[in-house]
Amino acid sequence: MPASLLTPAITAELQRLGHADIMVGIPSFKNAATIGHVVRAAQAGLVQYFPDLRPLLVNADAGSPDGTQRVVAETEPPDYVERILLVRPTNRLERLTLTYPEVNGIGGKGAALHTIFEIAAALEVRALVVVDSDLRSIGPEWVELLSGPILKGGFDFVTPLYARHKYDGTITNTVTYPLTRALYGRRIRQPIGGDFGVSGDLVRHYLAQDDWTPEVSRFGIDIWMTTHALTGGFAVCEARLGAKIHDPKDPSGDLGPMFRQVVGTILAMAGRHPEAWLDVHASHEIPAYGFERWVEPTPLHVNTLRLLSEFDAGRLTLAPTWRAMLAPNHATAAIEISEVAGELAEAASRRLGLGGEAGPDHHVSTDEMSEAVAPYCFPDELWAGIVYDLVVAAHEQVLPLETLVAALVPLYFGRVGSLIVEARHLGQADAEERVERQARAFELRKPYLVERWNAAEQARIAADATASAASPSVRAGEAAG
Ligand SMILES: Nc1nc2c(ncn2[C@@H]2O[C@H](COP(=O)(O)OP(=O)(O)OP(=O)(O)O)[C@@H](O)[C@H]2O)c(=O)[nH]1
Ligand SMILES: [Mg+2]
Repeated sequence: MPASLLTPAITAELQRLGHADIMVGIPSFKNAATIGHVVRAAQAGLVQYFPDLRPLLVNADAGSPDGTQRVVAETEPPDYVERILLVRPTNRLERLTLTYPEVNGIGGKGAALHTIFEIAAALEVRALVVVDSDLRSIGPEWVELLSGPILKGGFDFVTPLYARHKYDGTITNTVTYPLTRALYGRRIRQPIGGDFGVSGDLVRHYLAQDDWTPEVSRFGIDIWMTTHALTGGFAVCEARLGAKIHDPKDPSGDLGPMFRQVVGTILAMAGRHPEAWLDVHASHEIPAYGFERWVEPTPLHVNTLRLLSEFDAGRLTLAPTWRAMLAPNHATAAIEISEVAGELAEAASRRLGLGGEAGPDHHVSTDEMSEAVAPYCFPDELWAGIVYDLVVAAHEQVLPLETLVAALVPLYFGRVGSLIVEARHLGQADAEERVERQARAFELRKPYLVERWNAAEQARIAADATASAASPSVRAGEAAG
């Protein structure tokens, strides 16, 4: 982790504050429309549930041009909360909004959290809660649910458990949930949910790490936090938060960069921590905190046809890369399915009157589009195999990591398209069971990953031995250098 990046102004502010017991950190970037509610909910949670602790709320903003920080500064102050909740806390809630410094010239959600970690460590907080600034469904109780397990239960990392619409959270559903579960053996349903509780010990552990990449400064941060909690042996649990209602994104339009940052990070970390997953053969549930809550998440529109067309278009430029990074049978199967995807999407577009191109057309519903390509299927076992091929290819550096994850994006579109087509008639519960089935496929195929990983390691050791036998002087020179 880079050395302290805090500006003199922030350091001076921390000296004034001295100490805090519990802190809510909110990263933001152009969230003026939604952050006011998040700040009010977080303040209310701190005042209502922790009147005897020293609470602090910090907003780390990217310097948003839309007035996000002004909204935070002008949101009703803590005494408003005290009045409406009839609470007289021992310590007055402190509130800070700042523009976070970039990390090695890179800004993003992770850079914002870097500042939040530094502040939490400097003030020696016992529990840090981080929440996204585009949340609509957050209430005061989220602060208690995400910090209670730390303050009362001895946990170090609290991950969110919430109902998300069956078409939301596609990076989670297709990669981070099944892969984290199969690798490390813990069923963390939302490893990149964005709303977490972190103990003071784990904050210090984060600050001691030396694998902070540009991807971690962006959206790689969530999986980085979760994976370090697991590989560091910290106690992890879930908190039942209800529903996640936020500014959701259509995976076919907005999620490419986020996918590359998240998946690049999970692959790099798997490569660095094989000892944490090679011997894990099954998975188990983790404790869940909080009372059950049943809430219907709001529906989300996805352009199924564009997902399939992007998959098809990806093949045209990326087929050689797919052949280089995937096992031959997986590459061949993916190429065949992408051809089918292209044909189905084109025929469906014509039938639905969308023209040759499947553009974003909200007049045609997700389910109508899905129905129109209905036989389409990208099987679970193939997807699991492809993701495992990537774990090995990334470690072997078959191609640069950025090239590998960029080439995986159209395959992810193809896979998401399949899950959406299959889920079109399913209710939330059955769609959830569909995601579970995929996670079991990842576990069942894990021996394939371990076998390929071990074979690659042995080949590397043999190649190193041959190289050093061939040129002992070069090796000796290297060792001395
Ligand atoms: N400080 C800062 N915060 C950011 C930046 N980009 C995103 N964020 C914040 O990170 C949080 C999550 O971003 P979202 O865009 O909502 O992403 P998400 O909800 O994880 O992703 P989806 O589920 O795909 O919608 C929000 O609070 C954003 O304001 C950034 O560049 N700087
Ligand atoms: Mg969001």
